[in-house]
Amino acid sequence: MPDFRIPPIAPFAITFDAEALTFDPPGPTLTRRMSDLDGLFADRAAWENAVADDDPVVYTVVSTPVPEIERELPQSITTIHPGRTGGECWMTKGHQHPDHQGEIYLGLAGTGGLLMFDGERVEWVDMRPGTIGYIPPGWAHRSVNTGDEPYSFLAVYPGGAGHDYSWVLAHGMGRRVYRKADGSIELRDFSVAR
Ligand code: M6P
Ligand code: ZN
Repeated sequence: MPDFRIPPIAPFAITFDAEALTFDPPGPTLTRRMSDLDGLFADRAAWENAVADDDPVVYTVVSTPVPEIERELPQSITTIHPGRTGGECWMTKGHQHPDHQGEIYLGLAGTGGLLMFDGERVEWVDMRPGTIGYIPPGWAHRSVNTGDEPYSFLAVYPGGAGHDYSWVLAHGMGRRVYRKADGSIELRDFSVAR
């Protein structure tokens, strides 16, 4: 075996339950409520009302036990609940990898989208079960639930890449995703308030 600064973990199998959307053995789980999405929705008053109301869970992330360290490839399933705040579709915080490395998402259930922004260019990938969305190095990424059901996707990412949330707060994500009364999805320029 080659020498590693941090030795890799031993090979093992993970059972993926495609119905329950769980891993066995399970790893860490993360729950993000509306209050965790401070500064991300354009309509701040609507966001404050939602927090004051019942501070709903916007999304959860369940992971395998593969650690977030250099050279490992952790996996997680993110489930974003359906909802809109000030007309803007519920979404993940979004992040940039400080160590620019790629990532893949596989749509598992529901409908959503993958919004990517490199500081200048914006890309949107419609996500449904079976879609693989590829995030190249250097593109910040956010997932959005555009439907009426929970939207779930599998992520596989480099364990040492890290999560920079301040980049998104500073630069935005290029577009905001709204659902109109007729159900159609509209991507609006980030700087335009609703
Ligand atoms: C995916 C992966 C994770 C990420 C999660 C939630 O599962 O990209 O690395 O943590 O989505 O997204 P965020 O970190 O932006 O809240
Ligand atoms: Zn990522």
